[in-house]
Amino acid sequence: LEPLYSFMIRVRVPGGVATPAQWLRMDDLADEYANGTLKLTTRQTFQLHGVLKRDLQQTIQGFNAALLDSIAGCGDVNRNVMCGANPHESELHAAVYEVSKQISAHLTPQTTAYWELWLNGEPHLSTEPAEDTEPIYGKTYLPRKFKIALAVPPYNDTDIFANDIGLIAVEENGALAGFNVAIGGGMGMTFGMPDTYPRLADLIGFVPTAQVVDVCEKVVTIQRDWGNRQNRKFSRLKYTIDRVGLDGFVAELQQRLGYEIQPARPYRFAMSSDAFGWAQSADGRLHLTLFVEGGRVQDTAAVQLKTALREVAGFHTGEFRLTGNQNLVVANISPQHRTRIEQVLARHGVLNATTARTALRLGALACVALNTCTLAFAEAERYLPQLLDRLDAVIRAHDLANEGILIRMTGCPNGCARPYLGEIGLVGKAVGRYNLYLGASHRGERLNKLYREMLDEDGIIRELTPLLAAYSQHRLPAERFGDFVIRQGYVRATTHGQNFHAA
Ligand code: SRM
Ligand code: SF4
Repeated sequence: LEPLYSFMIRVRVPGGVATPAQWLRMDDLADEYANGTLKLTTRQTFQLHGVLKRDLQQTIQGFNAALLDSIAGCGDVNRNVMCGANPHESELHAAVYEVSKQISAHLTPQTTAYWELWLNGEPHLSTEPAEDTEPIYGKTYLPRKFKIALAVPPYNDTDIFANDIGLIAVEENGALAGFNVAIGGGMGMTFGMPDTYPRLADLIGFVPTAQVVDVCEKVVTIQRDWGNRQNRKFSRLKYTIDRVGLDGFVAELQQRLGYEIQPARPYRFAMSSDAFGWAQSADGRLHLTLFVEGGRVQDTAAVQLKTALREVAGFHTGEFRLTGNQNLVVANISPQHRTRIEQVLARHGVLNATTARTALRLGALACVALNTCTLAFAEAERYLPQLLDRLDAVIRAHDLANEGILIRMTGCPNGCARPYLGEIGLVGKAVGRYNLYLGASHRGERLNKLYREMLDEDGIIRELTPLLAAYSQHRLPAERFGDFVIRQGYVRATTHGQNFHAA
C-alpha cells in the first residue's frame, strides 16, 4: 500500500488573470483532488492543498485542460509575474498586463520535462515541442528563485519593491510610455543571522516599453552568472547587488544591454492595499473587488464564498483577477450582469461581510503557515482572524474603523505575506509567539523595524493598544500609522535593508 502523502500544488497565473472557465476548473479540482478550498496567494496564483500523491498527475492534467500549468510555480527560476489588479486605470492596465504576459512567456523555462513527466509527453499546446535547452537559464538555472512584479501608480498592490525586479508603469499622454525599473528586493531572512535581511528594490531608471523584456532578461542573466551558488541563504539578487555594489551591477547591465538606462521618471504611489467594492473604468466596464480572508476561497456557515463565485463564473463574461493581497476582482462585468452578481453574492452572505469589516481587517495579509507549511514556527492564516477580533475592538474604541492600517502576519521569517512591509508586522518565532515590527510605509516604500520580541496574544494587544490610542489622538491630517510611529519615536525608520536589524 502506498502511504497517503499529500502535497500542495501551485498554479501559475501570469498577472493573476483567469477566465471563468479556468475558475470553474480550479474549483472542480479543489473538490475532486484537494481539500475543497482554493488558496489565492500573495503572488496572484492558485494553490491547492491536500492533493494526494496518487492524484497529482490527474490534478496537473486537469490544469492543462484549462490552459493552466504549475511550471515555475516553484524552483530556481522566474516565478509568477505579478501585475497590478486594480481595474480603475483600465486603459493603461491592459497594456501593462500585456507586458507582464510577455515577460512571463520570455522567462518561462523551456524544458520539456514538465510535459513529459506530468502529461505523458503531450506537447505544449501553444508552442513547438521545446528543445531541452534553456537559452536564458543555461544548464544550471538560477542560484535561487527570482520574482518580477509590475504596478500601475497610484496603486502599488503588487508590492513591487519586494521583488527582484519591480516595474512601475509610466503614463505619458494617456498611453504607456515605459517603466521605472527597481532591482534587488526580497523579504526573506533567518532569525539569529543578522547578515540576512529583507531589502527593498533600488530604483535604477526608466526604460521604454519596447526594451523592458530585454532589461529583465539581462538582469536575470547577471544574477545567473554572479549570484552566490555556495550558500542559498545569500543567493538572492539582493545579496548579489549588496556584494558588488549597485553602481557595478548597473554598469554590467548597461554593458550587456548595449545602451544606457534613462533617468527615472516621476511617479507617485498612494497605497499598496486593494480598493474594495464596485468601480467603473473610463470605457464603462464594471469591476468588483471582493475581500477574501487569508486568500482562502471556501464556504463557511456565514459566508459561502466558494459557492457564490462558482455561480458567478457560470455566467460572467469578463475575467477573475487575483490580487497580490490575496483578494479577488471580478473584472470586466457587463452592465446587465451587475444586479445578478449582487444578488448571488448577497444570497451567499459575501457582500454583507465585505462592508461590515474594519479597514484593518480588509487590508490584512497572512501566509499559509501551519498546518501545511513545513517551515512554519507559528500560526498565521488560521489565527490572524481571531487576533483581529480583539484588535478590531481596540480599533473601534479609538474610532479607527475606517483607517487603513496594514497588518501582516507570517508563521516564520521567510516573509511570504511580506510582513516587513506591514505597518504592523507580526512574524512567528514559536507556537503562539510573534515578533512585532512597526513603521513600514503604507505605500510599500519603507521597511518596518523590530519593536518587541516573542509576544503572545495578550502581549500583542497590550503593546498595540496605547499606540493605536495615541495615533487616534495625535496623528496629523492624513498621517498613516507607519509614519506616525516613526514621527513619535517608537521606532527609527529603516532606510535600507542593511540597517533593518539596527535599533
Ligand atoms: Fe513563500 C517558501 C507559501 C509568497 C518568500 N512559501 C514557501 C513555501 C513553499 C514553503 C516551502 O518551501 O516548503 C510555502 C508553502 C506553504 C504552503 O503550505 O502552502 C510558501 N509563499 C507562500 C504563499 C502561498 C503565501 C500565501 O499565503 O499567499 C505565497 C505563494 C506565492 C506564489 O504564488 O508564488 C508565497 N514567499 C512569498 C513571498 C511574497 C511575494 O513573492 O511577493 C515571499 C517574499 C518575497 C521574496 O521572495 O523575497 C516568499 N517563501 C519565501 C521564502 C524565503 C525566500 C528567501 O529569499 O529567503 C521561502 C523559503 C525558501 O525559498 O527557501 C518560501
Ligand atoms: Fe511558511 Fe514561513 Fe512562508 Fe509562512 S512565511 S508560508 S510559515 S515559509
